Amino acid sequence: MKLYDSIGPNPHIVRMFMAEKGIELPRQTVDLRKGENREAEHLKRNPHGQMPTLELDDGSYLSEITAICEYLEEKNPSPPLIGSTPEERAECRMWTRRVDLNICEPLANGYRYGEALKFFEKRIPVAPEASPGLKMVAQNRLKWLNEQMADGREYLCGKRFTLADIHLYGWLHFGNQVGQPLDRTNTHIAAWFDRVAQRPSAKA
Ligand SMILES: N[C@@H](CCC(=O)N[C@@H](CS)C(=O)NCC(=O)O)C(=O)O
Repeated sequence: MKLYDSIGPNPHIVRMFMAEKGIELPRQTVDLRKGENREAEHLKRNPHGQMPTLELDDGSYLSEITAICEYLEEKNPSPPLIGSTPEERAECRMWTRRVDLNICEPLANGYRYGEALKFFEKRIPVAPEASPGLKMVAQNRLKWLNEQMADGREYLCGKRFTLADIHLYGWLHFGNQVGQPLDRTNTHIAAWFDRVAQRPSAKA
Protein backbone atom coordinates (compact mmCIF):
# COMPACT_ATOMS: atom_id res chain seq x y z
CA MET A 1 0.00 0.00 0.00
CA LYS A 2 1.01 3.61 -0.47
CA LEU A 3 -0.55 6.81 0.79
CA TYR A 4 -0.76 9.84 -1.48
CA ASP A 5 -0.56 12.56 1.12
CA SER A 6 -0.79 16.35 1.33
CA ILE A 7 -1.47 19.27 3.60
CA GLY A 8 -5.07 19.69 4.73
CA PRO A 9 -7.47 18.19 7.27
CA ASN A 10 -8.54 15.12 5.31
CA PRO A 11 -5.02 13.67 4.99
CA HIS A 12 -4.40 14.66 8.62
CA ILE A 13 -7.36 12.53 9.73
CA VAL A 14 -6.04 9.47 7.88
CA ARG A 15 -2.52 9.99 9.24
CA MET A 16 -3.92 10.31 12.77
CA PHE A 17 -5.95 7.12 12.33
CA MET A 18 -2.84 5.31 11.07
CA ALA A 19 -0.74 6.62 13.96
CA GLU A 20 -3.28 5.34 16.50
CA LYS A 21 -3.04 1.91 14.89
CA GLY A 22 0.72 2.00 14.45
CA ILE A 23 0.39 1.61 10.67
CA GLU A 24 3.35 2.85 8.65
CA LEU A 25 3.11 3.10 4.89
CA PRO A 26 5.22 4.59 2.15
CA ARG A 27 3.93 8.07 1.35
CA GLN A 28 4.11 10.33 -1.65
CA THR A 29 3.39 14.01 -1.15
CA VAL A 30 1.21 15.65 -3.77
CA ASP A 31 1.52 19.44 -3.92
CA LEU A 32 -1.99 20.64 -3.32
CA ARG A 33 -1.08 24.34 -3.37
CA LYS A 34 0.37 23.99 -6.86
CA GLY A 35 -2.70 22.00 -7.92
CA GLU A 36 -0.79 18.78 -8.62
CA ASN A 37 -3.85 16.94 -7.25
CA ARG A 38 -5.91 18.34 -10.12
CA GLU A 39 -3.51 17.16 -12.83
CA ALA A 40 -3.91 14.07 -15.02
CA GLU A 41 -1.51 11.91 -13.02
CA HIS A 42 -3.52 12.26 -9.82
CA LEU A 43 -6.90 12.24 -11.59
CA LYS A 44 -6.02 8.69 -12.68
CA ARG A 45 -5.78 7.80 -8.98
CA ASN A 46 -8.81 9.82 -7.87
CA PRO A 47 -11.15 11.30 -10.48
CA HIS A 48 -12.34 13.75 -7.81
CA GLY A 49 -8.85 15.26 -7.80
CA GLN A 50 -8.71 15.34 -4.01
CA MET A 51 -6.42 14.19 -1.26
CA PRO A 52 -5.66 11.76 0.28
CA THR A 53 -5.71 8.63 -1.87
CA LEU A 54 -4.60 5.16 -0.87
CA GLU A 55 -3.00 2.84 -3.40
CA LEU A 56 -3.83 -0.77 -2.60
CA ASP A 57 -1.55 -3.75 -3.11
CA ASP A 58 -3.54 -4.84 -6.18
CA GLY A 59 -2.76 -1.48 -7.83
CA SER A 60 -6.24 -0.02 -7.39
CA TYR A 61 -6.93 3.26 -5.59
CA LEU A 62 -9.20 4.23 -2.76
CA SER A 63 -10.36 7.72 -1.83
CA GLU A 64 -12.76 9.31 0.68
CA ILE A 65 -11.29 9.29 4.14
CA THR A 66 -14.05 7.27 5.78
CA ALA A 67 -13.65 4.51 3.18
CA ILE A 68 -9.86 4.57 3.60
CA CYS A 69 -10.11 4.31 7.39
CA GLU A 70 -12.70 1.53 7.17
CA TYR A 71 -10.37 -0.38 4.86
CA LEU A 72 -7.36 0.12 7.14
CA GLU A 73 -9.43 -1.07 10.11
CA GLU A 74 -10.45 -4.25 8.29
CA LYS A 75 -6.84 -4.96 7.37
CA ASN A 76 -5.58 -4.02 10.85
CA PRO A 77 -8.38 -4.70 13.34
CA SER A 78 -6.27 -4.00 16.41
CA PRO A 79 -6.58 -1.66 18.17
CA PRO A 80 -10.18 -1.18 17.08
CA LEU A 81 -10.96 2.43 16.13
CA ILE A 82 -14.31 1.70 14.54
CA GLY A 83 -15.38 -1.28 16.59
CA SER A 84 -15.02 -4.98 17.19
CA THR A 85 -18.73 -5.90 17.25
CA PRO A 86 -21.56 -4.97 14.86
CA GLU A 87 -23.02 -2.76 17.60
CA GLU A 88 -19.75 -0.90 18.22
CA ARG A 89 -19.15 -0.39 14.51
CA ALA A 90 -22.69 0.88 13.98
CA GLU A 91 -22.35 3.33 16.87
CA CYS A 92 -19.07 4.68 15.50
CA ARG A 93 -20.50 5.00 11.98
CA MET A 94 -23.54 6.83 13.33
CA TRP A 95 -21.39 9.42 15.12
CA THR A 96 -18.93 9.73 12.27
CA ARG A 97 -21.76 10.47 9.86
CA ARG A 98 -23.42 12.92 12.24
CA VAL A 99 -20.27 14.96 12.79
CA ASP A 100 -19.26 14.75 9.13
CA LEU A 101 -22.58 15.88 7.64
CA ASN A 102 -23.59 18.39 10.31
CA ILE A 103 -20.33 19.95 11.46
CA CYS A 104 -17.30 19.07 9.33
CA GLU A 105 -18.79 19.46 5.86
CA PRO A 106 -20.52 22.82 6.59
CA LEU A 107 -17.32 24.07 8.29
CA ALA A 108 -15.27 22.94 5.27
CA ASN A 109 -17.56 24.52 2.70
CA GLY A 110 -17.91 27.67 4.78
CA TYR A 111 -14.16 27.98 4.42
CA ARG A 112 -13.97 26.90 0.76
CA TYR A 113 -16.64 29.40 -0.26
CA GLY A 114 -15.30 32.10 2.10
CA GLU A 115 -11.66 32.64 3.07
CA ALA A 116 -10.44 30.12 0.48
CA LEU A 117 -12.68 31.26 -2.37
CA LYS A 118 -9.80 32.37 -4.61
CA PHE A 119 -8.10 29.03 -4.13
CA PHE A 120 -11.15 26.90 -4.80
CA GLU A 121 -13.11 28.83 -7.42
CA LYS A 122 -11.08 27.33 -10.26
CA ARG A 123 -11.28 23.84 -8.77
CA ILE A 124 -14.85 23.22 -7.59
CA PRO A 125 -18.27 24.85 -7.91
CA VAL A 126 -18.45 27.52 -5.20
CA ALA A 127 -21.35 29.37 -3.57
CA PRO A 128 -19.86 32.39 -1.74
CA GLU A 129 -23.27 33.56 -0.55
CA ALA A 130 -23.64 30.27 1.37
CA SER A 131 -20.45 30.67 3.39
CA PRO A 132 -21.84 32.60 6.41
CA GLY A 133 -24.86 30.29 6.63
CA LEU A 134 -22.73 27.15 6.50
CA LYS A 135 -20.49 28.45 9.27
CA MET A 136 -23.59 29.19 11.35
CA VAL A 137 -24.90 25.64 10.78
CA ALA A 138 -21.56 24.13 11.87
CA GLN A 139 -21.56 26.26 15.05
CA ASN A 140 -25.18 25.42 15.79
CA ARG A 141 -24.65 21.67 15.39
CA LEU A 142 -21.51 21.84 17.53
CA LYS A 143 -23.64 23.37 20.28
CA TRP A 144 -26.05 20.49 19.88
CA LEU A 145 -23.16 18.05 20.19
CA ASN A 146 -21.95 19.88 23.29
CA GLU A 147 -25.33 19.21 24.91
CA GLN A 148 -25.03 15.53 24.02
CA MET A 149 -21.62 15.42 25.69
CA ALA A 150 -23.09 16.91 28.90
CA ASP A 151 -23.74 13.34 30.08
CA GLY A 152 -20.06 13.17 31.00
CA ARG A 153 -18.91 10.86 28.24
CA GLU A 154 -15.22 10.88 27.48
CA TYR A 155 -15.50 10.40 23.71
CA LEU A 156 -18.30 10.45 21.17
CA CYS A 157 -18.80 6.71 21.65
CA GLY A 158 -18.57 6.84 25.44
CA LYS A 159 -15.35 5.29 26.72
CA ARG A 160 -14.16 4.27 23.27
CA PHE A 161 -11.88 6.60 21.29
CA THR A 162 -12.92 6.10 17.67
CA LEU A 163 -12.79 7.34 14.11
CA ALA A 164 -15.69 9.69 14.97
CA ASP A 165 -13.41 11.55 17.42
CA ILE A 166 -10.52 11.65 14.95
CA HIS A 167 -12.78 12.96 12.20
CA LEU A 168 -14.24 15.74 14.33
CA TYR A 169 -10.89 16.63 15.88
CA GLY A 170 -9.24 16.97 12.46
CA TRP A 171 -11.85 19.47 11.32
CA LEU A 172 -12.09 21.47 14.55
CA HIS A 173 -8.29 21.71 14.62
CA PHE A 174 -8.42 23.00 11.04
CA GLY A 175 -11.24 25.42 11.90
CA ASN A 176 -9.00 26.90 14.61
CA GLN A 177 -6.46 27.76 11.92
CA VAL A 178 -8.76 29.20 9.29
CA GLY A 179 -11.09 31.60 11.06
CA GLN A 180 -13.65 29.22 12.59
CA PRO A 181 -12.17 28.86 16.08
CA LEU A 182 -13.67 26.44 18.54
CA ASP A 183 -16.27 28.25 20.65
CA ARG A 184 -15.04 27.38 24.13
CA THR A 185 -18.40 28.17 25.69
CA ASN A 186 -19.06 24.62 24.42
CA THR A 187 -17.31 23.45 27.58
CA HIS A 188 -17.79 19.70 27.07
CA ILE A 189 -16.46 19.85 23.53
CA ALA A 190 -13.58 22.09 24.63
CA ALA A 191 -12.58 19.55 27.31
CA TRP A 192 -12.93 16.72 24.78
CA PHE A 193 -10.86 18.68 22.22
CA ASP A 194 -8.04 19.22 24.73
CA ARG A 195 -8.11 15.51 25.65
CA VAL A 196 -7.80 14.45 22.02
CA ALA A 197 -5.12 17.08 21.30
CA GLN A 198 -2.90 15.46 23.95
CA ARG A 199 -2.76 12.16 22.08
CA PRO A 200 0.57 11.79 20.26
CA SER A 201 -1.34 10.81 17.09
CA ALA A 202 -2.81 14.34 16.87
CA LYS A 203 0.58 15.53 15.58
CA ALA A 204 0.68 13.00 12.74
N1 LIG B 1 -14.62 13.87 0.71
C1 LIG B 1 -13.19 13.84 0.51
C2 LIG B 1 -12.63 15.24 0.69
C3 LIG B 1 -11.19 15.35 0.27
C4 LIG B 1 -10.69 16.79 0.20
O1 LIG B 1 -11.47 17.73 0.05
N2 LIG B 1 -9.36 16.94 0.29
C5 LIG B 1 -8.76 18.25 0.24
C6 LIG B 1 -7.54 18.29 1.18
S1 LIG B 1 -8.01 18.39 2.85
C7 LIG B 1 -8.27 18.57 -1.16
O2 LIG B 1 -7.88 17.70 -1.89
N3 LIG B 1 -8.26 19.87 -1.48
C8 LIG B 1 -7.66 20.41 -2.68
C9 LIG B 1 -8.57 20.45 -3.86
O3 LIG B 1 -9.76 20.13 -3.73
O4 LIG B 1 -8.06 20.80 -4.92
C10 LIG B 1 -12.56 12.80 1.45
O5 LIG B 1 -13.28 12.28 2.34
O6 LIG B 1 -11.39 12.41 1.31
